[in-house]
Amino acid sequence: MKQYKILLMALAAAMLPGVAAHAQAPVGPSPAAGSISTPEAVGTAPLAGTASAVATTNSAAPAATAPDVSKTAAPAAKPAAAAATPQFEQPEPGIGQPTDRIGIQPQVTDIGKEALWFHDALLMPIITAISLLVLALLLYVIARYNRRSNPNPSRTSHNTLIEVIWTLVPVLILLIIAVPSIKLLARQYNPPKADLTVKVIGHQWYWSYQYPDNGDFEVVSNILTDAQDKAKGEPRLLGVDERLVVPAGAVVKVITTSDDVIHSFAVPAFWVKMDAVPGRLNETWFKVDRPGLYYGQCSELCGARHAYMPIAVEVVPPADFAAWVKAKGGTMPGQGAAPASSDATANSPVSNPHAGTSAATPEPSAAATGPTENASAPVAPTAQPATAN
Ligand SMILES: [Cu+2]
Repeated sequence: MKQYKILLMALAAAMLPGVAAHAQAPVGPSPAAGSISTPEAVGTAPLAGTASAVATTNSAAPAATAPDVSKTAAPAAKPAAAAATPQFEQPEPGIGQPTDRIGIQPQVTDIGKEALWFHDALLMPIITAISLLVLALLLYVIARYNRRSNPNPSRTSHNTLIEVIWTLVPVLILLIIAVPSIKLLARQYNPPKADLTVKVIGHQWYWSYQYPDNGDFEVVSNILTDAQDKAKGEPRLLGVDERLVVPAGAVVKVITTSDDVIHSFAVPAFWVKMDAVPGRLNETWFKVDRPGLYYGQCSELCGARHAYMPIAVEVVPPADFAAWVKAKGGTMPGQGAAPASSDATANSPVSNPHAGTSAATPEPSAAATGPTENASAPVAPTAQPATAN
């Protein structure tokens, strides 16, 4: 009995990373994409109008004019905000975004590299070999044992040796898959001590990011229009006005939750996908050493504009991160009155490169407008009116 249980667990474990592997087929229905900025795209749904008004309020537009602004107005308000935010990294073709190649995006985290190896070097060859074997057996049986070529069929009903083989071989294959699979799973759920905590909140239909270690400021991240993407050189449907900025080399703890319905925070290049559930806090983590810009999308069908709430994670050198935090009106741990998180990031050289100095030099324009831009930010997600429903 116990053996069956182990086998079942191994099977389940083997399948999990396989599921996660399908991280990021582009979700957007392409025909609708052109109409992002047209009223028909959202105007017909009364709920969409309400939710987008909130989106506008939270980002750039003054609260006074926000309530009757339709979703179409939200992107229009963006350029000013986008210009005010220091952005360090440029999109790179083939990195952190979908490409024409078959397979999984190049991985930039250790977990992702291990998982990619597991998928490419172990799962795919085994799956391919099994499929080819079954196909070959089928073709052989079809050719060899049809009525014409085999008019007098054998009456054999048992063959102990063959039965033992076809039971044992699959068990061995599953064991071979289970060992690295469970190891990978365990690594994903045993994060190292965090250098930085970011709270990721899903909304219909945008993301907001809170930095509890850095003065608890919040940035609100909305999709760019096609024209803005083109102007900024960002991939279509993936560019956002406010990126999730994190320092390179830091262990980032990501707490996901939602304001309305279930969303899912997914960044394929990090091998990160975690549901954002209203009323719950889920946790995942990543550590990226390589500065760059990595895109993701909401990966849980969450409503009419599910395809239009992309994620852009900007991994920057620690000094740039400090400058960005300053531009956003936040503080670096150990420099101000920032409430220390339970992870005591103040001790981390990674998240606190300028402890005791003021070498950080944010761009002047950013410093001028940045802090006020999200002045309404520190509203707790749960305190916001439930506009979505
Ligand atoms: Cu969503």
